[in-house]
Amino acid sequence: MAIKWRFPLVFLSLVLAVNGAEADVPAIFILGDSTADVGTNNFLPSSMSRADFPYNGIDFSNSTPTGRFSNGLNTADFLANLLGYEESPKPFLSLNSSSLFKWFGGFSFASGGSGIFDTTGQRINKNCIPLAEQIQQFSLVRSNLSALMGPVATETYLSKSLFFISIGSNDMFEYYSSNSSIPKEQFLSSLVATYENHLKTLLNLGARKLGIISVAPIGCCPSLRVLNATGGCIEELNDHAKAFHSKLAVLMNKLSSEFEGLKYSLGNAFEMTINVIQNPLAFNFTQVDTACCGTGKLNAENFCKPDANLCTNRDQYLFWDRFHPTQAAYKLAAVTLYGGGPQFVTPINFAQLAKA
Ligand SMILES: *[C@@H]1O[C@H](CO)[C@@H](O)[C@H](O)[C@H]1NC(C)=O
Ligand SMILES: *[C@@H]1O[C@H](CO)[C@@H](O)[C@H](O)[C@H]1NC(C)=O
Ligand SMILES: *[C@@H]1O[C@H](CO)[C@@H](O)[C@H](O)[C@H]1NC(C)=O
Ligand SMILES: *[C@@H]1O[C@H](CO)[C@@H](O)[C@H](O)[C@H]1NC(C)=O
Ligand SMILES: CC(=O)N[C@H]1CO[C@H](CO)[C@@H](O)[C@@H]1O
Repeated sequence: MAIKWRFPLVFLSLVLAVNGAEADVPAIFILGDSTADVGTNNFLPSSMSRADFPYNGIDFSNSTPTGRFSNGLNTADFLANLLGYEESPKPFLSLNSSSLFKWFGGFSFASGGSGIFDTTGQRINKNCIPLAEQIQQFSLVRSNLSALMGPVATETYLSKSLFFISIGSNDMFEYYSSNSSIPKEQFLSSLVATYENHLKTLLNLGARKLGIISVAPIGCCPSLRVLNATGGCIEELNDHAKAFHSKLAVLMNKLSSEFEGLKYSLGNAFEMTINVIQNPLAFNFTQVDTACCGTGKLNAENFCKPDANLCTNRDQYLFWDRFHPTQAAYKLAAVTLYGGGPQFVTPINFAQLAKA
């Protein structure tokens, strides 16, 4: 797909300069799944992984659903805000001449339902954009920037930009629910090896500041607790999430010795979230196992739809729907990634990464 730049080039240069002066990084590029999607899937006509209907977005003014899987904003928005932007960069797929120059400061490629594997989240028709294709979309942006600014300026610009990536949960959900005969250790190794290839492609395209968040204890999502007679978490999924983080830590350390100038922050979504689940009141949450919006057991047997039950004290819930956090939980995650200590984000946090 070619990006059509239908506005004078001078505008873009102006905007790049302005953004660079105001924010910590000249641009933010967001890749990943529904935890970072700010409306990408609204532009995929056959996608079933959508959130562009009520009660999603209920806490925006006019309660507008935007495609975010949240009652309001998500971690991409809060992180962008902490880095000096108003909110997350807009979906790449929403790119058009009237809106582009106002938005430039990066793009979001994140797509709900997607995974590290190309097959994850796909159905008969195109349901979401896998990570490999998100990186291809970024490479189009890069070649267009290069045509506009020249290769040297583009390289500098991209090397200072932040790439935030939140992905991996959907691959694990699918492996778990497919009763696959592939051994667990082999599944995880193959997942991390595939992630490594994607990250190398991104690094070869000029990314040098990677902000990565690993996978939360997804066995504790309300939708998974429903499968456990005790209402407890599904241990197998939590074990995958924990092991994935350890493998990512090794991978990132290795990549930083292979790619000159690479700086990264690795957020430990497992630690961050389990910490809240075990001690909710310290974070002002009162509900960590039930979904705010849904129906059935734990309010988690169905997705959040206009006919679902909706909680009123949404800031006290960890989970918005059967899979996704509330705006309050997304905000806590962003604040922790940005300013948290080594228990939660290593080797440096996002604030340090932005300035590195
Ligand atoms: C451009 O995108 C914005 C936001 O998605 C939308 O509101 C507007 O209608 C679009 N304009 C055109 C000409 O497609
Ligand atoms: C996986 O196994 C469980 C329990 O044995 C079963 O209920 C479920 O239908 C199976 N799922 C698939 C996709 O085969
Ligand atoms: C269900 O939850 C209990 C804790 O309440 C836990 O001990 C058990 O391992 C869980 N079952 C599965 C299948 O993970
Ligand atoms: C919890 O709420 C209290 C009272 O509103 C506030 O002072 C405190 O900062 C909150 N704690 C967190 C971790 O948000
Ligand atoms: C202005 C410009 O360089 N446009 C290019 C954007 O990227 C696509 C795909 O590489 C090209 O086809 C356009 O010419």
